[in-house]
Amino acid sequence: KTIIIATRNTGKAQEFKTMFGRAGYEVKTLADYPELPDVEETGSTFEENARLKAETIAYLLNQPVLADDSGLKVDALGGMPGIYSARFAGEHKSDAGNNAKLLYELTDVPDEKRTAQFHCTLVFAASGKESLVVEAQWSGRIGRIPKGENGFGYDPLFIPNDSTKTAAEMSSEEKNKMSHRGQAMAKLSQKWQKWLEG
Ligand code: ITT
Ligand code: NA
Repeated sequence: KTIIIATRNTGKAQEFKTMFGRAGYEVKTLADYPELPDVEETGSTFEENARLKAETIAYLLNQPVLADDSGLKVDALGGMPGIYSARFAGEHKSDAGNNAKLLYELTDVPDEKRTAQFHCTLVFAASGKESLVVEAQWSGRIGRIPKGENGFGYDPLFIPNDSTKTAAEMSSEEKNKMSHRGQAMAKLSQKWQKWLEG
């Protein structure tokens, strides 16, 4: 049993490997298909971008494919970086670069106004079917110092509501239980087998 995820993000891939691994699936990602082209994220919403990734790769491989488009919406920045989260500090910048830019943009923003939400849209695509779409959010606030070594992306700066730890200070199990991606996966898990067979 194999599932293909249209991602080049190793942090995301690891979370999907953990979540699908528990259900007995082997996870493949775009790293296993080096011949495939990059899919440009030209959409203006998470759903449009997730559809572009899932539907393009499902078509090229002629297999069911899952894609994730996700990001961090910061209230004091009017929802930025949002769909631009991966490239906030520039096209070839690192997670550390994105975190540094986020801290800089929020320098003068007081604690009570540093609220933010992670968003995740998952799209499952297969030929001859209407794609399956689920989404979820994770609310919290942006800290002032990066903390923790786990996870990826903005995790060292994201302090979930009701937590004193950042997402990067949580174990993967802890994060997956609460996170935008974990919650979206929980919704998907109730639907996708029926969808794929039907
Ligand atoms: P793929 O499109 O190849 O999947 P990507 O990193 O470009 O990889 P997105 O366009 O969906 O994917 O951007 C998601 C960005 O949002 C990601 O690079 C992180 O900066 C951030 N992000 C999403 N989920 C996150 C999480 O669980 N923890 C920390 N940051 C996250
Ligand atoms: Na994106």
